Amino acid sequence: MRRSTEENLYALLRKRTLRDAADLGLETADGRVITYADLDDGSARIARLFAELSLQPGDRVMAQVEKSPQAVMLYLACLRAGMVYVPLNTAYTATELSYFLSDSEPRLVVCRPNTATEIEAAAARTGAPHVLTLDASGEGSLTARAATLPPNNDIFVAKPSDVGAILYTSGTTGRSKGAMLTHGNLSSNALTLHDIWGWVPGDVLIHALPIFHVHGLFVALHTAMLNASRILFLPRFDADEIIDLLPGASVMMGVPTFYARLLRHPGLTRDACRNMRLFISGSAPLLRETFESFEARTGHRILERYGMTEAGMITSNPLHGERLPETVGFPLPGVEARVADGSGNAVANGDVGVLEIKGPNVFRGYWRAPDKTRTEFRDDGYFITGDLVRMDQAGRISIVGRAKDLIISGGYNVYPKEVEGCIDSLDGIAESAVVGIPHPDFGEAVIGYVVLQPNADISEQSIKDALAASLAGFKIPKKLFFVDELPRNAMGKVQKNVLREHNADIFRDTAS
Ligand code: MCA
Ligand code: AMP
Repeated sequence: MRRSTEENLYALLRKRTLRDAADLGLETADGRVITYADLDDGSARIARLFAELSLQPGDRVMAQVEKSPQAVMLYLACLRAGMVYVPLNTAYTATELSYFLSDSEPRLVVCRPNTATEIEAAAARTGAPHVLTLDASGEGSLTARAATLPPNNDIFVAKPSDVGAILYTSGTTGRSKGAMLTHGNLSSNALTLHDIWGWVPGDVLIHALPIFHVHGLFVALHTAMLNASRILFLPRFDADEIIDLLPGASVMMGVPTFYARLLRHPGLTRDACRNMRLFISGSAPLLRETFESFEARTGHRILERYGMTEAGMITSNPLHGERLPETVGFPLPGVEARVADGSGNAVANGDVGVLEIKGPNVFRGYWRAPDKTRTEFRDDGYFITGDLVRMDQAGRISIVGRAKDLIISGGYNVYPKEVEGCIDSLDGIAESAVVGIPHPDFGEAVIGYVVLQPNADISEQSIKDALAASLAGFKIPKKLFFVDELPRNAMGKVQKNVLREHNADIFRDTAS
């Protein structure tokens, strides 16, 4: 069969952006406009650089860089040249990074100039041949070298099953796994979201999310690019800045922390939101209180949707029709969903079970972990999300809990097992347990319970300092409690539900 280049996601995005809006694009906080034509040209030059470095389609390109238009060019260059983009959270430490390096075996690593020495050493150990730099203003050896080269306008002829990106998701047991997302996964999800969220010509997106996760990199960028929209491209979330930008925008996407913080800003008014068409929330549960206060202040009912790294977006509240708090809406068109018991058998309507899904959005598997992939899928092809849900008669889904031991703090996932492992490895610690408790800003906050070895003399701060050497800041418990023993059930299993109840109120009045 003859393949069309349009099965490459970049060809799809390019067609829309260059046809409709070559002169629009990303607008940065300092007033620069990087047009879609600039993005196309910059990505084509980076693609030429890949060829100069002898990178081949399928090679991994790892990036741990600040948010900038040039970082977007790097991502688009990977798509257009058939490389596999591996973005990493900038909060990850060198220890965390060295695992991703050895697991994904990139041929090129792009990092911030201030981490280059450390990363070059780690890259040398793991055999990554090339390290280039990119800073927050878009400068660095990546862009300096690419600028000297002519653009390579070819677009790799991708099959829908070709992997476009690997995004690491922490595991409930052991190490992070790389979710392989194909051009077909990304394109189909983007087209569906563009359609069901009713993007219209002239929509302007406020983009304040990081671009190393599904939400900011795929959901926000792809839908806005399919619409050839102006994108107000902010380096990070800043409530003052967003309040200033709201009157000139029509769509915003954010994690619930964004909405909780906007609500604490006096500038959030109906008038400020007069041109807004749609506020979308996801990545973590949006509290009813946030939904209702936001509606009272602005007149807008936030549209909550649900997804995960392995599947992009899975469900959404309707654009037209009732958007209900504490629900994540209906499976997206093309996504089949069932609520199952532990064996994959459907539970009675309205009962709680694990959500299992199938569809063009579901990833190809975990990178170099076929056994792990097999355990996450049923024999009939359904992917087990690990989220506990209830589905009503109409098919509307509410997430009521998680079968996986996971904390979501400000939209970032923290796996207690990983944090407990780091605490337990410190001298003087007998054991620990990490749980999430309610937090007014982050939704959930990480806290830990620690049992010391006899006669050990360790302070809370010294444990936090030691953890900071190996763990990203958002994973470090905001508070540690020293206890004589951990509560266990008759089977000897730590009763995390009991620990979640203890001290559940300590952050009640905290706001950032
Ligand atoms: C930063 N800190 C945090 C978090 N972020 N602590 C807990 N949870 C967090 N999320 C800590 C830092 O370690 C630091 O600690 C201090 O807060 C200040 O850091 P800073 O970076 O200045 O914080 P911030 O700018 O206030 O960031 C908070 C934030 C950010 C804006 C909520 O975390 C954010 O942009 N989150 C979005 C995450 C996201 O995009 N998730 C989508 C995943 P210290 O002072 O002690 O050093 S994709 C996904 O989940 C699926 C697919 C989906 O459905 O979308
Ligand atoms: P990630 O591994 O970052 O892809 O996180 C995916 C997880 O985030 C899902 O499995 C859910 O547990 C959670 N999640 C995403 N969106 C929502 C939402 N709207 N409400 C509740 N949980 C959500």
